[in-house]
Amino acid sequence: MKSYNPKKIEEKWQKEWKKQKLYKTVENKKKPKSYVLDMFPYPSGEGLHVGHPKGYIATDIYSRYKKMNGYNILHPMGWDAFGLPAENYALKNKIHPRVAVKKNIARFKEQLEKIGFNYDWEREINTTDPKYYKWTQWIFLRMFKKGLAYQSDEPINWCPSCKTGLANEDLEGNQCERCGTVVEKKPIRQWVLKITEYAERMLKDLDGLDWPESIKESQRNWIGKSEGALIKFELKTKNEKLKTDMEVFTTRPDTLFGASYCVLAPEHPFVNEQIRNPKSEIRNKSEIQKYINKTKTKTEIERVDGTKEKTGVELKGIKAVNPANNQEIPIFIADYALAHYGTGAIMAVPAHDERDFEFAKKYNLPSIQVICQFYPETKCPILDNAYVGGGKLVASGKFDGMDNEKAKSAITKFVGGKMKTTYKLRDWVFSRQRYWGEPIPIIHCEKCGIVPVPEKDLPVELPNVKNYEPTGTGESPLAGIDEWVNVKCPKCGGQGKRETNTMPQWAGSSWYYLRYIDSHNDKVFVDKEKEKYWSPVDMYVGGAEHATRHLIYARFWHKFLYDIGAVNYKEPFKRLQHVGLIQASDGRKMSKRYNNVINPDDIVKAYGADTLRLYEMFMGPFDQAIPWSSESMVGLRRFLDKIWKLQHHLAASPPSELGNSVFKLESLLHKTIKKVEEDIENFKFNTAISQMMILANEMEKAEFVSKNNFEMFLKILAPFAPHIAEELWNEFGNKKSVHLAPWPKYDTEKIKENTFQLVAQINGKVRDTFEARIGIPQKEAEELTLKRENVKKWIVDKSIKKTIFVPDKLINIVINSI
Ligand code: ANZ
Ligand code: ZN
Repeated sequence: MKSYNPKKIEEKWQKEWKKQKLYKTVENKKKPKSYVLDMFPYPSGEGLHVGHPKGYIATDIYSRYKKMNGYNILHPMGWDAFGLPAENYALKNKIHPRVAVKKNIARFKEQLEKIGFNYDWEREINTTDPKYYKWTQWIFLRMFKKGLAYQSDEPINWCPSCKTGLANEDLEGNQCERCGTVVEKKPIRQWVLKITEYAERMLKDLDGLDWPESIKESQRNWIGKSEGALIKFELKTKNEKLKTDMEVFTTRPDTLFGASYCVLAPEHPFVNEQIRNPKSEIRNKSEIQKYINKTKTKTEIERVDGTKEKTGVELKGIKAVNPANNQEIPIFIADYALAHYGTGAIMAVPAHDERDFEFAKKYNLPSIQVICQFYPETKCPILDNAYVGGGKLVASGKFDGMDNEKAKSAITKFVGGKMKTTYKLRDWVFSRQRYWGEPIPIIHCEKCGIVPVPEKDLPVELPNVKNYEPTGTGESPLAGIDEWVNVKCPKCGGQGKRETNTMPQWAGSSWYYLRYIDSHNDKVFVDKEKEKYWSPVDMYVGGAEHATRHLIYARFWHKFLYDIGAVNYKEPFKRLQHVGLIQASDGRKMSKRYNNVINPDDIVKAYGADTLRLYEMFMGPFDQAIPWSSESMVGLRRFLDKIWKLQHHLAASPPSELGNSVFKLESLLHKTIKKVEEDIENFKFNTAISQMMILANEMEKAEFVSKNNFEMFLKILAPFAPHIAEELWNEFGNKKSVHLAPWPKYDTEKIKENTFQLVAQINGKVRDTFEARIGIPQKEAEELTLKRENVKKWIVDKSIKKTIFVPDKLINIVINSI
């Protein structure tokens, strides 16, 4: 008997599938479609470890399953190769990013091919290919023309190690997500995308998406919508001319009567103005200036950290007037007020806000309770903590007794404020002072100012240079290449200079899923008709680390493309599944750093790709992090060995007597088909595999398995273990690939509970009960009954007079009694 030799059969079929172009996606608008997508990898220098393919195996199974169910599938792969990781790798290894990326892609691809994926490689994309990034630049230009890309000099996050500005999304706490360095705030010229314009739509449209609730929630928090009010506080100064207003943003206008001081962010323009103005009545300017300087060294994360002690400085000499009761209250600057949220100014209500409570305690400021749970009980408990809940108003003049929710609009109206919605989401800092990215297609002209590169001149190619180290000056290394920088202004023909900042790593990935639909089109980035058919992505699979960044950016770009009529749907990804990490066997992250990386090549070599695939899907629930275990993997190899041997356990035609066991096995097969189907739909691959294991065990135990039933089993196994399924399928003389076969239909009749407890009586007395199949004919029931030990002993030497049979219930054998 030939033993199972995965190495031989896997290589053979991979070659054969390639030759047959089995996985080429052929457009067929008459068929339903299923677009199944992996988050494309950035091809790192370390190659794939066994964690990377986990998601790809899942999409492979899912798409093969869909195809067998009559869907036209699109399951593509490509490379996200621009950006900091690729460039930092190149710098470290002293190899040009262009060369490194090419090499790394080749290596990744080779590794992926060994696992037997059904990617249509003719649609492969690479974000660093000028033919690709021409369209990334095109989208930028369109945004620019719609006023959604603008220049700014605001201080931004700066990584002193990567020597580039970063977006808020690029931070982990207060550190650069790439290198772990604590970021600084630095004012540099930058390009910014107005993602905030889409905040509300991005929030609303989340509701219609079939995504894990946790990821939707991260997006909601990132967007951070707050509904509140803008309220003006008049500034009290002796000099009438210096009189001005200060507007605060509050989500709790109902607590206005309890506002006992105001806080301004140290960066608030008003503070700056007052310090510069010699007429200002502020007495402690130098103390204030000192505090402002100290704030500059702090990150936003430190500033909002609730566990840190609050600090601040009073603006001595001026006061604010609470518009609700005309009381004069002190004004502070404190770093817990952020410059870029709301108006950068707060009314502080110590009784009902925890931060204000702490601050007031430290600086001995009054705390006035204005919301009470126990109204009309007039005596409110003394607070040792801010009370942040709801209730009725007290100490609030004519509003006393009013429900606090109702009081929000009433008090806002009373003081002439206006209701206002704000978002935490900030505009996207979109320029990097680095080499390895898409050049921003803009020309600066002394006469005309900012001039977009004409679309016909795209792509603006990234020049091939020797020195690409970041400069650290706030300028990209491209700024040093005069031949590239100096160009004619497209508008006036005069002397112009190219924009030298590049786009961030997240640019190319914000629209790549559209390019697969039409990868080679050089007229448009995607044909709108084709897009109408294939979009949206039906199943998108990737890591939860993209919950806010990539998924926010891509949704933003998609909505923009929708607005300019370039795509047909409002959302790019209909359903999303998130992959749980595969950890090293020591429970840590798999990383070269810890020397605990397992290379899939080694597993394929030792056990076969099918075993690797099954193991990764069997490890546990798909979205959970689980450590690798080589011992457990061996079990999956045994499962495949068992299936391999089953091919010799088949009978072409069933034995003449259809025994109970045959029915049971067939019933189990149909139950398995149903279960595997449901489990694939729900991304529960582990339970699908254990069901197939139960079936294989029963098949092994059975006296015989029919060829037809075994072939049905091979079909449902095929998406999981495509090579062995194809080999056995082929062995049975099937000419066409099992991957083109239709998914087997389970028979609902066969799944029904198909046995009952047959009651066996002799002369009306119950002597035995045993399991029999529903619908069993009288003759067969009688034969089975007479074989039972409990029955036999009553009828030795007796003759049977007659048999009474109640179908699916009982049999009564009447004998001559003595
Ligand atoms: C008075 C008040 C009373 C507040 C109260 C809260 C509770 P969210 O929900 O996160 O939007 N705030 C406003 N602008 C701020 C800024 N630039 N920096 C720091 N804090 C700021 O928070 C809104 C609340 O955060 C606002 O409502 C304001 O404090 C504060 F019992 O106003 B509140
Ligand atoms: Zn960095």
